[in-house]
Amino acid sequence: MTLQTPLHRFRFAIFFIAALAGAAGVSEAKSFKKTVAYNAAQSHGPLYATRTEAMQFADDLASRRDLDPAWVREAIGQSRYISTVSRLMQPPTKPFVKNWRVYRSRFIDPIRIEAGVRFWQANQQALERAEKEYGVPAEIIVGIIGVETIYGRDTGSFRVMDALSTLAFDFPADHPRATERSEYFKSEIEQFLTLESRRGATPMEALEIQGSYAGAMGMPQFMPSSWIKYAVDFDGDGTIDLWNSPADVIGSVANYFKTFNWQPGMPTHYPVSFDASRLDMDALMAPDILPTFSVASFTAKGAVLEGPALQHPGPLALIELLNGPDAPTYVAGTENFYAITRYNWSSYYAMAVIELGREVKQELVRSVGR
Ligand SMILES: [Ca+2]
Repeated sequence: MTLQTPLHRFRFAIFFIAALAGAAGVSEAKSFKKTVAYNAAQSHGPLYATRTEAMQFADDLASRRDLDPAWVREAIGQSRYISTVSRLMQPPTKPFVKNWRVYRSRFIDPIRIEAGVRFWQANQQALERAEKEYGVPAEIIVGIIGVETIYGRDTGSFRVMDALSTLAFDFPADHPRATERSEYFKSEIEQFLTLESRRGATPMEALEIQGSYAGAMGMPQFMPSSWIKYAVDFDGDGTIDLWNSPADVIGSVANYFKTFNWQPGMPTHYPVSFDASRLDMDALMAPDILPTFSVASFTAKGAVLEGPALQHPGPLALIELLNGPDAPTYVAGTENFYAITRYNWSSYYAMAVIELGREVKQELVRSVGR
């Protein structure tokens, strides 16, 4: 029951390929130090300097943002088309069968849980401080960073400018939302280059920064626009570094959720079953993942809640997770479940974040007891 837009379906499919995610975004970072040797094999296409449209965009951007036109022309002009990135944006060629159990197994495994325990132990103070200041529990923050990049282990190896330029100027034309998507990525280029210029980077330094195929960066995989809006300096060193400062990452993820209406103390979801005698599944599914139903209206339509769920004060949504040929999994999602889907617009993603965080927390408690 993800939001059914082509990009989101695409994202879901991609999880199965490379555990990529990332909706959140970039900062005043003076330390974009992630300059791993650039993988030249990824870049097959010509330089965007050869494209009139791209250079016109560079000039317009420089003028709009009051940046040095030569600087912007070089940053865009020296980026390259990457066929892999373009191909990843194509709608799937055959119908994609969603399977929560398969999806879950990609993210919740002993290696990721163990890495999560180490991350939690190493950053306990920052996690506690974030929970206090933003109201977002440690396990949700730990779940996000684990699902996104295995705690910084896999932050992506595409040059951000190559990825963004490819998606801005060569978004697959047969995609149903090609125009809208390419405008989005143009805007992300603008945000990224504004940040880079502001921190005093040379065009080549800006070009060295790496991220996902979609241009998401750092441990939390923030897009440039999210970096500008939500990233915070949580270790107080005067810069925002989402590559190397776990505290900045923790504070930024927490700030993101606070901005998207995270309710302190509210569960993310409750178990739900159904009373077949009064079940109106169409009505329950109609709002998709948007919490809409009061407990009274939810139960009147045949959803059965128990215990604390019956006292839930806010709206609920029926979340359906398909399991391929097997029966779907259902939960009653709260506004906090919905908040997690603002990070990546998928209920499968949100549930993986919640369950990874919970597993890490349980393992942490067990390890303390040993
Ligand atoms: Ca910092």
